[in-house]
Amino acid sequence: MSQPDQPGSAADIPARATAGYTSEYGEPPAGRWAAPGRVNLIGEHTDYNDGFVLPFALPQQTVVAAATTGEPGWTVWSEQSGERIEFDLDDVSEPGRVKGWGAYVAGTVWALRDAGFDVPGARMAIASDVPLGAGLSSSAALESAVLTALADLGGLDLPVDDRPGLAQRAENRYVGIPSGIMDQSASIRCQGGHALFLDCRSLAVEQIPFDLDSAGLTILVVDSRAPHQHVTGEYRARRAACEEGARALGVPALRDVPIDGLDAALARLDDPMIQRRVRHIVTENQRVLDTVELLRAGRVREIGPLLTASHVSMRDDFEITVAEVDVAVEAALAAGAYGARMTGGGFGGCVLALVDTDRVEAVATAVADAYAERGFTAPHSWPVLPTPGAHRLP
Ligand code: GAF
Repeated sequence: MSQPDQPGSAADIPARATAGYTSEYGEPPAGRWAAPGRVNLIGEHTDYNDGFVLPFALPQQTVVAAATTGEPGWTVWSEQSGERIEFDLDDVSEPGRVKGWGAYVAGTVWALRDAGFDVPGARMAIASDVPLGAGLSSSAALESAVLTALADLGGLDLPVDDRPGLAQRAENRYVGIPSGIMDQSASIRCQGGHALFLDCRSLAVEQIPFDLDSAGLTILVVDSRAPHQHVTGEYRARRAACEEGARALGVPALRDVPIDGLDAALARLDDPMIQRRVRHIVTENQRVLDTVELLRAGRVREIGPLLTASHVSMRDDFEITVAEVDVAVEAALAAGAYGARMTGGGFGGCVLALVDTDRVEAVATAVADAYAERGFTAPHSWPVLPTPGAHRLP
């Protein structure tokens, strides 16, 4: 099994952020804040339809080592890019002025200031082992780590429940990516050993125990390593199709189409493509609710078929999978996984598989073999357990 393609191990990340800070700025940081990447157990593309999602936080994390400077202005060094960038009040006076990875940091400062918070000037050093471009929310981890650091350093009166919305605003408005609220919620609100059941309309959460260990189970994450292409354009197109479906059905959002009214709703739609998109969202919301019920009852193994049904729905109805993720899912199932599905926005990214812990190696090997047969770039696979959301490190 191979780990994400990043230097070092997860345990090194805080040390690397500290070392980076100290070498860049010539003194130690005042503190360090960590925020994780996420996988979504189930509930894909439901967040912007006011629906339900069930993500959990990964051991892979982004760490910000930081200290205030006493002056307005921000300096940020990133280990991954090797760059140091600076931005000032002018750059955060309106969206879009800082580009590239720095936009996620500047966008977070902009969103906080736009919400009326007095954000302290600061220096930051960032290290991360959340793989980039793998659909594990490296951008939400960065926004969430920076937001948590600045809120703490500035003593901002910002309840945890309000934080994901601000981080999402940074991404939507400053960076210009039309994502929903799932990823930032996962990075900020998840708890160790639990999946986060989030109602994306009310923003109510319930921490659902997800005790894989005592059930002898593991979630294996497989980075499909498929080239991500046209991701933002396709994402926008799916959002637009869902909005069109809701408009045609006369409901505020597809969340409002009940599962037992699905056939009647589909019969009212003329466009087969819109019908497929609507069917995915309505059935996916139901699969989240069914998964939550099973987990509440401690019947973890039994969620497998729901995970696989979610994949089939993403493949055939929402049309967001690619050959690499379909092959990974099929190979994992053939090797004995209870269920498997693509996780995240789609068009590549990662697959998760629910497997007996003593089958982890065998399933990972089966996926790698299936890839080799087809000449795909070798996948990366690694086991994960649900970890806590954003927090200050000791
Ligand atoms: C991406 C988005 F950022 C999320 O908001 C969500 O829509 C997801 O794709 C699909 O479920 O991660």
